[in-house]
Amino acid sequence: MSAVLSTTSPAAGSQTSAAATIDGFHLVIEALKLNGIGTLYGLPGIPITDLTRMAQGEGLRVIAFRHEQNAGHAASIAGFLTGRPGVCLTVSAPGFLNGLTALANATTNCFPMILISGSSEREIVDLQQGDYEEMDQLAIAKPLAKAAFRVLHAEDIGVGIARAIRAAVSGRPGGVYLDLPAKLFAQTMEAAAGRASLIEVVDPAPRQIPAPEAVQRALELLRGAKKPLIVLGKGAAYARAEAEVRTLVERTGIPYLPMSMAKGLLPDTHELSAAAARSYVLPEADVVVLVGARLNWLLSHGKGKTWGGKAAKDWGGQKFVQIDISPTEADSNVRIDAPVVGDIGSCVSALLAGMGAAWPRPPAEWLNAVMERKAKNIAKMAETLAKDARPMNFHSALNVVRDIVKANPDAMLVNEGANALDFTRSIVDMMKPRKRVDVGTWGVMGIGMGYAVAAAIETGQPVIAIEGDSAFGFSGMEVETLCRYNLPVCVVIFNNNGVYRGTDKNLGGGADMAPTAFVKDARYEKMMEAFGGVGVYASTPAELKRGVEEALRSRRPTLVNAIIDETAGTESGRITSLNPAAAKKPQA
Ligand code: ADP
Ligand code: TPW
Repeated sequence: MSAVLSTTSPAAGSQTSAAATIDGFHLVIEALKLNGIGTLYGLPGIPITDLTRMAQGEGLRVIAFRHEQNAGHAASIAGFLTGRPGVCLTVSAPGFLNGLTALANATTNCFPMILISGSSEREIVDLQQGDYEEMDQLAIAKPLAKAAFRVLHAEDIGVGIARAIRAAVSGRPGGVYLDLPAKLFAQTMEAAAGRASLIEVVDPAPRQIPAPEAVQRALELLRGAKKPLIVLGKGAAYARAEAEVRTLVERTGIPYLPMSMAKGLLPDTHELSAAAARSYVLPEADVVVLVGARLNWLLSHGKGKTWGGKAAKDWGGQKFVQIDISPTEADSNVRIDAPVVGDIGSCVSALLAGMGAAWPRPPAEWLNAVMERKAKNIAKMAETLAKDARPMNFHSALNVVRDIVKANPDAMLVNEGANALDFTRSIVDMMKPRKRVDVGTWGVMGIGMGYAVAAAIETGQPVIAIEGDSAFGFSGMEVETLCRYNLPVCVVIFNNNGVYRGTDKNLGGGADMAPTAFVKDARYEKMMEAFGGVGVYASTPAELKRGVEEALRSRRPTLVNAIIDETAGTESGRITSLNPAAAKKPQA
């Protein structure tokens, strides 16, 4: 190992020399390695350029991006996919700020991530004397992170990294900020003492066993249910609880709804999936078991018409069991009758143990009603998909993607956009857990290329990124990154010439295009060609199919510009009702 920088010993680099010293750079690198962190996502510059070089020299994988936001998103989804914190490295002030969106998004989505930013000299920052890239980064990060720490002395690096790791992955995971001032990296200490100060974190995300009385309460509620429903959220996917969840669903025979990133936890083709009957089961259910899913806007806050309430704010009458690692999540929107607090694997196992072997199936009436709705909706969708519209619309394009994903169940699917998101979520079945990553809790645009890079790096599997043309623009420059690391990523742009669609007109009649409209017939595929990847122009389903299949076969970075009817999209996809003006109008 070349970690030792010796200034006084003639045997420079020798670890055995009594005078051997180690600097802050190498303490950070060794602390990360000691904790199994093998990849850094980031963007170099003062004061972390040498950290990225030395990390690479010490065997860490350093994935350098073109914008810190994308590196941050990559780190956060690496955290979701691996259960270990993904690490993003940025420079001070502007680089730090560029990384903050991803940090906040990680916290919002409960993804474990550590944003490490270099910072300027504390003494100058605190007196506001105008240092290079001066900013009080710790204070700014705090409200956006689950935790935030600063390390001032080399001997505290071990503790700082250990605390950051624990904060990121224990309990409800989240984004952690670690502030490392420039001066820290150059500090040296005696090498043996430095190494002894590093901490290998023991059991960073301990199991959390639910209280027996909470389990009994949940079982009693469930025992009396006539129309039970299970809702699976991305917390269950993160917790890697697919085996327990599958046993729960199959032993109880309760229909389930997967939230978008929980798709594939059980195969979407499972007979108890009620995804195709969502608008029927939510208002009809009497007891709902939430498994790692919050009753936020994505579930209409557990009330209103979606849940069978008479008006927007009405309770629909459902009783809820909520399995979650966060004890403060319950009652955040509606009353939770049976909170079960713990990690999902332990909670579901405890429920199963309490049920014993013979648990009554839900009434046949309920199951039949759900299955009937589901069959009807699936048949209707099959008809729409078979239409093969020209020019392509979202359905005819997704019909192709659906078959390809089905034939490649190990491939990762990244998805962002509005219509491109909503249609993909409902049309493309996922067969395995943690294969689908998307805009998440915020519905944030810009995750696309960062998630695609990390999905490829962390899983080694090919990645298909289904991107709205607007969504792609937020991180499009990273196609160079895809080419530079030769990643097996196939970006498919659903190009309908604008945000939501391409037909909007300037309401003032002026020469400027409407705010939602883009340059028509843009040749996005040439962006990939510019960096040595493969570009494909696809105006028919056959061309789209050929392009994506060839990308999966060759594993070369590919961009398929899929031409979609510019009139096809609806405003805001499926969430039109959240637009302030639209909310006043009755919805179609
Ligand atoms: P979705 O968007 O899929 O509905 P959310 O992000 O709203 O999912 O909810 C995920 C929930 O899962 C959060 O409330 C979080 O506290 C919880 N969670 C995350 N990890 C675990 C875990 N290991 N065990 C239990 N709950 C977890
Ligand atoms: C960081 C607002 C939501 S969806 C979207 C925007 C700009 C793009 C929709 O167009 P796209 O997809 O991608 O072409 P499609 O299929 O409907 O044509 N800024 C951020 N996040 C969000 N969510 C927005 C803006 C938005």
